[in-house]
Amino acid sequence: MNDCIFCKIIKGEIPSSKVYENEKLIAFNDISPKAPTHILIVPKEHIESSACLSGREDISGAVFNAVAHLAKELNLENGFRVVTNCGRDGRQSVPHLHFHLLAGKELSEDM
Ligand code: DGP
Repeated sequence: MNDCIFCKIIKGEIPSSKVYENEKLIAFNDISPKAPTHILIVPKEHIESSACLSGREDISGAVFNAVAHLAKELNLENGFRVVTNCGRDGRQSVPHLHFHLLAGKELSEDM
């Protein structure tokens, strides 16, 4: 999508600090980190949110393969959290599906 900030990052029109990429997705550091490790895992296809993932096991599978890969590569043996916000009540601010990978400290009990 032309005016989508994550599509622009995927196309290289906006710089990002990329940590991983494959044919289906890209992962880069969040601009406003909420933990020492705060990576966004973003499918390259413009999908609005997790509400649109029905039947898209190719995407959900690729995302969680990337999570496992990054957890190993970044030595996240103490654990991590994966979050995807959806829609207004979920406080999704960028309407392009993405998963937050948070780690590097004991995270809040609050979701
Ligand atoms: P959410 O609120 O779940 O939609 O999360 C969107 C996240 O995207 C938020 O944590 C900040 C991050 N973000 C927004 N714009 C940019 C950007 O231009 N670059 C990077 N690296 N992150 C961004």
